[in-house]
This record gives sequence, structure tokens and C-alpha cells, in this order.
Amino acid sequence: TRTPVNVTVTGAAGQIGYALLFRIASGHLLGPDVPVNLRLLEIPQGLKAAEGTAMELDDCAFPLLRNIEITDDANVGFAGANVALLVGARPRTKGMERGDLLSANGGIFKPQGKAINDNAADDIKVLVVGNPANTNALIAQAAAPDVPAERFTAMTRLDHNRAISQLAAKTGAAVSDIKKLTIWGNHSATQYPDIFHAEVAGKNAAELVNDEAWLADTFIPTVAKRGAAIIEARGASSAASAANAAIDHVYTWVNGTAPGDWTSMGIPSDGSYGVPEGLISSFPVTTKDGKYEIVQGLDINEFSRTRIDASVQELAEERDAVRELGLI
Ligand code: NAX
Repeated sequence: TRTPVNVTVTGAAGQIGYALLFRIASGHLLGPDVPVNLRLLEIPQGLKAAEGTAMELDDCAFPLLRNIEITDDANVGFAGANVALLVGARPRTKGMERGDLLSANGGIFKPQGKAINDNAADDIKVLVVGNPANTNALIAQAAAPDVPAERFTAMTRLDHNRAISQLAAKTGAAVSDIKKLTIWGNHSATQYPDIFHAEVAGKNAAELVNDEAWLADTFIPTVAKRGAAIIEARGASSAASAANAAIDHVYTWVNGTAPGDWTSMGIPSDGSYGVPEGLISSFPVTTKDGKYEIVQGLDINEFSRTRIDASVQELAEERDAVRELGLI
């Protein structure tokens, strides 16, 4: 039998945590034959609710779930972690400036990065879900100098999945017929969902749609503002779909992309496509044997270039702001 994989989830008592933990425990994160130990990291006020969720996890009698530990100590929470899902974050509240938001999150992600550095397993893989996800990932990564930088990633898979769904609806295709879609840049309203290299049942998506106005005025804003539309409709932010995307992100990272397809991940840039090195930006990537690689050699047209540059510019500004705050 396989050794259990230690999976740490922060913000475990939150709404994404509630949607996420049961799918991890049932084998969707790593695969149907991989046992898991869960480590739930919360702030003191969240511990009781996390205990309640752990009771429900027990009550599922999941065959793959070996044990659950609940803690508010990051050194304990990340001890021996092989996978860390950083979900807990400080949301933007009314009247909060960007600087306030970044420093509040720096107060979470800097110590968590250090705790990962000091306590996690050598093969640790980190996914940051908590917003601002890309820059929170940068803060955590900078605080973990002994962990290879590429192990710190940020979630744009929800944006990727949203874009696939919108493109499928537009073209009347099945979601499974859509390949090679890309989210570029920041997980924010500036993100750029790119269909110029995407395929719909083997045909080029942009040629098939052949409607730049739809792209610019409907598709891109619908994907980029989907989070706000969910809040408007549901009265609460995306939770199950965000948890599902976190599952997809890690599953794909560990188990590989399908031949002839790729996915989108926020990862430290190596300078590809003119994205300054070190920024945690979303790219098209293929994965194999637990490693990812940026898809190279794509032609970037004018329409795409402007939008990628704008989102990357925003990431550079966030990086400069956290640098000024002494967070990286
Ligand atoms: P909730 O407010 O329901 O839950 C957050 C939980 O985190 C709370 O239980 C809180 O006690 C805990 N927490 C806060 N600080 C912590 C710390 N220092 N250590 C451990 N736990 C801590 O939020 P939820 O709806 O679950 O969303 C979580 C985060 O995901 C938010 O930052 C949200 O903006 C972000 N999202 C990111 C998405 C993405 O695509 N990257 C999409 C969905 C979501 O909006």
C-alpha cells in the first residue's frame, strides 16, 4: 500500500474549505489509490468550525482518509506537508486600499511561507487560492528560500474552466471538445482568456467564432467578471467551483496534462513571452511526472499582446507595492 500524502489546507473552516476537504478525502486531489492525511490550519476563531468539519469527514468513513489534524500553529500545520492549499486570506473590505489589502495578506502569507520553508516535506507543492492569489504566492515564495521557487503556484484554473464553459456554450461544443485554452496574467479583472490557440473539436476556436467584438465585449469580460456575477446571484462568492478548480490544478500538476492539451497555472515566470522573470503570472503549461513546463513558441497577436501586457503590468505593480512594504 502507498504511503499517505500529507495535504495541508489553510482556511479549512471557510466556504471553499468546506467544498474542498470532502473531495480531497475521497481521492479527487491525487487519485483514487492515494491515501491522505489532512492538516487543517485555521486561525483560533476558526478552530471550532474546523473541528465540526473534521467530524463530518470522519462520518464519511472515506477509505483513503488516514488522519486529520487541526491546528492554529503554522509550524504544526505544514509539518511534513507534501501538498499545501493556501485558501485562507484576508478579503478586501469596504474602503480598503490596495496597500492595506497587500499588507494584511503579507501578515498571513509571509509567516506561512516561512513555516513551509522550515517544516514541509522536500517535495512540497503549494497552490495559493486566497486573493490576491498571484501576489500572495509571491510573498510566500520569497519567504521560503530553501524551497525551489517553482513549487509556489497561484490558481487561475477557475478562470480557465470558466472560459472553457463560455466557449463551449458559444460554439455549441461539449466542454470535453475544447483544448488549449490559456489564461494569461493575474487572477483579477485584468486576466486575459486567450482562444487564439484554443481548439474546438480540432478546429481553431478564434477562426470558428470569427467575431472579435464578441471576444472583446462579451467573452473576456464575462470570464473576468464571473466572480462578481456569482456573488450577485448567490449572495456569496464562488465556493464549490473554486474548490473544484483547486482540485483540478493539483490533480493536473501531479498526474499530467492529456496529450494534445494544456492547462493554465499561475507560476513564477522564467521570462517567457516577455513576462518579467519572477512574477507569478498565469501561462499555458503542460505537466508530466509532477513537473510543469511553459508551452513555448506560440504566436502572440496584437490583440493578445496588449491584454497580456496590461495584466502583467498590474502584477509588476503589485510586486513593487509588496517590495515597498518589505514583504518580499
Ligand atoms: P471564507 O471567508 O469563507 O474562509 C476563509 C477562511 O480562512 C476562514 O475560515 C478564516 O478563518 C480562514 N483564515 C483567515 N486567515 C487565516 C490564516 N492566517 N490561517 C489560516 N486560516 C485563515 O473565504 P472563502 O470563500 O473560502 O475564500 C477563500 C479565499 O479564496 C478568498 O481569499 C477568496 O478571495 C479566494 N478565492 C480565490 C479564487 C481564485 O480563483 N484564485 C476564486 C474563489 C475565491 O474568491
